[in-house]
Amino acid sequence: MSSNSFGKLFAVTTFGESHGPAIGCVIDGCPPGLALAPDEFAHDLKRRATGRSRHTSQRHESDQVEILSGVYEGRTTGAPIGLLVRNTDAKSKDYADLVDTFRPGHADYTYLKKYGIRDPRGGGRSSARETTMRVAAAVVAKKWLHERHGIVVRGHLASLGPLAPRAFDWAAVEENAFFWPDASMVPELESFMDALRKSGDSVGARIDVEATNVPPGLGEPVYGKLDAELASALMGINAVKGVEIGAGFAAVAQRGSEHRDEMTPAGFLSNHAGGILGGISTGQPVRVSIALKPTSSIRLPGRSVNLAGEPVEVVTKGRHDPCVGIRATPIAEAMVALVLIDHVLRHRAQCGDVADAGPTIPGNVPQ
Ligand code: EPS
Repeated sequence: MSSNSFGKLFAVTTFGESHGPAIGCVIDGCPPGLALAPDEFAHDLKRRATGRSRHTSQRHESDQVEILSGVYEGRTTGAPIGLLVRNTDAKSKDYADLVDTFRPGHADYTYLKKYGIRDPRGGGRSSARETTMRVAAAVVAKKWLHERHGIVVRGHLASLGPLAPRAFDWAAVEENAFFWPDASMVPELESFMDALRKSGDSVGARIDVEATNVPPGLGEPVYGKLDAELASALMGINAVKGVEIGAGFAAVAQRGSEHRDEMTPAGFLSNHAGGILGGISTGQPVRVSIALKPTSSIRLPGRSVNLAGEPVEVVTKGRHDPCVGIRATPIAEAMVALVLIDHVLRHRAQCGDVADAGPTIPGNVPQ
């Protein structure tokens, strides 16, 4: 199985399966000298973890990160950083019925067709368990981006099935299990999810992510466009079916006079571009959104076929998320942070000695 690595200068390789002994990653190219301790991973891994509320999978993993290499006396050395998380709560018997059949909407079918063999336990490599290591690698990326450039990457749930926030407050986002920016709606979300879980079905979600204090100039304008690499990274998250940069698909109905982000010496007057023009960051907040599909592992019977090609009915057992989007905000943030650190390092490598040219238009002015 190839393509388990991501990034050019800050390169992350992940390994492991959902029900194997452990999952892990190697970060190659992390700048030396960054202070890094094992307990720094806990915050973001907890935000992503299963079992944080009754509305997500009830698998209870400790998600304890072991630093195996690349750190000496609490600082990164520039050597590959090896991170390991042991799997401690896999229940492979829940998957016994899936050995000979395929969950509709799941990767079970395509993995078998491609490799001729698959690990059905917890979905094996196709499981969202793998995203633990993306979030772990991004803890390192986020810290470096913030320390060296003041860059902050943060996200929130922007739709839960048919529900959308009626108010917006960043302060509310980390105060509820849904990463929801409208605190007054949390009881409504709870009842919606309780009814959904009882029904045995699932829903999709939308997540918005922004990165602030991104300097102008990141991105390579032909095949390494910043927006193209963000789209690829975000689309590579399990269950993601759509990515928008800035205005995204709303740009279709806009006029040029509205969409173009006019500039004044005091700053840009709007940010429909999502902070990226010609594949290069403008210095405005980078804004991206993802659409996640409804979880395919649901209790409602669905039609499928078995290995012999006969029609069967599939009912998924086990501990699944009725909405995978509920805990995907840190994963989306992670992919944005990993793309940004890679581009900061790539920009430094090629253009580190380029003299600043022309005016710098303030990016983070209030819109
Ligand atoms: C997942 C199915 C479930 C989730 C898992 C993702 O696995 P299991 O049936 O083994 O409990 O719990 O999520 C995690 C373990 C995690 O850490 O995110 C899937 O099919 O993607």
